[in-house]
Amino acid sequence: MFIWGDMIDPGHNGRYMDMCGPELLARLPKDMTIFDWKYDGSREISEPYPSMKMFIAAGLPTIGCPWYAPKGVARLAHNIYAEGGEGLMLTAWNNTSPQAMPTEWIRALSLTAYLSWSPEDCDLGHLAFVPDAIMQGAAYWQRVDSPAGQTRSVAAPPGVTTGAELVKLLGLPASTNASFIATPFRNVRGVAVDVFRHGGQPGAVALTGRDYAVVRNADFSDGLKGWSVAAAGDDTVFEVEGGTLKATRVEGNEFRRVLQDLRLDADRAYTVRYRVRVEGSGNAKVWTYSGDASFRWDEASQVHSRSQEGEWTTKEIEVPPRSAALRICLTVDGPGTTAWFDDIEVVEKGVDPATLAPMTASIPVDATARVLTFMHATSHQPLLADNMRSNRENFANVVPGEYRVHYADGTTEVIPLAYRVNVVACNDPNLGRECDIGLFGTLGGSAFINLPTCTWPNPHPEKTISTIEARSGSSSEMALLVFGIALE
Ligand SMILES: [Ca+2]
Repeated sequence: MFIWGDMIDPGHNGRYMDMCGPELLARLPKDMTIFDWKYDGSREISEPYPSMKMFIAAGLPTIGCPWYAPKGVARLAHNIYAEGGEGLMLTAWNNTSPQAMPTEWIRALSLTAYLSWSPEDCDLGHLAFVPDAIMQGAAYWQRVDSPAGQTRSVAAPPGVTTGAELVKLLGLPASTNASFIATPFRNVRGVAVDVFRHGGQPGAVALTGRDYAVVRNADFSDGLKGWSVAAAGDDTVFEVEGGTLKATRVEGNEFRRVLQDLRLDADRAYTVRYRVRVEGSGNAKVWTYSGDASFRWDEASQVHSRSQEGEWTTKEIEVPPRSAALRICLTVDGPGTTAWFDDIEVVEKGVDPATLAPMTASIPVDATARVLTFMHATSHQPLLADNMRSNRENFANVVPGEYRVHYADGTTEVIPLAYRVNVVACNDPNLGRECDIGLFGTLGGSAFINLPTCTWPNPHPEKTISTIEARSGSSSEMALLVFGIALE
């Protein structure tokens, strides 16, 4: 029989039980295996677990169960090995389809597997490989054929950024020689990308973003994707109708809402703009809550705008500076009242959204290709220490940029870029789940660099590609850096 350890452990949930610890263990059969789950990732790996000692001393086979924090995995591996336990089992608690797994879980899975086999040295500083990258490459590239025949790289377009300017965008010390970017590599599929050059110097097409907070699926064209229904109940129905959010209050007055959380620049004031239509005697409201960088909400900061029966109208809510995050909630109240919401945008106050057109660069190709491999990254970003939730939330509503593949026949394919999906920051130790390793490692034993590659199977291999247009994203703090493109 396998059981979780927490209810027997006086240092864990056992403290809520009438009996736990050695007193209870003495009464339990000894043919059980204990799964001792411990999710803290902040302690030194040598620090022992009293529960693990207790279970093993009681003669019970014991397995350590980490979650995603690398230091937690290492501490469990170290201690289970030192105490003579059975091994490790990662507890994912979520969807384990490779395409749906956040990179932190993929890394935890790889790390748990590695340390289960090799627990003699659990010092993470001694790892000579990149655990997340190995697993990601294996998971993703099963779906794309190996390069068939020759690959060739696209020539540099005009306006390549080189030297000190590029070093600054990469967040490296000013003394860094940017020539390292031209270090030859092959990615996991065996594809080499020649880095763009200008004046003999290696460089990148650098496109700095424009500032606006992106509301995911702001026009409800993609159902409710990007939104969450909080405190759902039978008394209120949220559904998508004709590309709008339709909210119907059947009865009651519970606080039912559809919401989305956004990252803001705390130095700026913003305007939330949306369209709304109401039928019935009740009202529709859009609520905003200001939050800090960790998405903790200041309930007192709540502002709402209210609409009553009427045709489509455009409404605005002002968000003063000093908010690092914004929660937008959509509600309807008054039994028998229905409201429709659409076209929700959050832009810097006083800025016309039409002026937020992206920077673009046109990269000439004039060739057919079955597959394109981009070598790219974003400029240096402030990443929080190993904190899965914050790092994901931090970039969840930032658009890093976009590619548009223009064919000679006048048609276009769009390649949207999403952070930690097909692009990451040059200083992010994680790969996106659709990235693989390009240039990855440390410079001069100190600065860390990650310039991954991303592979795009071309849905129209028979058509000539005339140009690839690279476009900047949604934050002036982030530049898209395109180092090179290979065709195969
Ligand atoms: Ca719509």
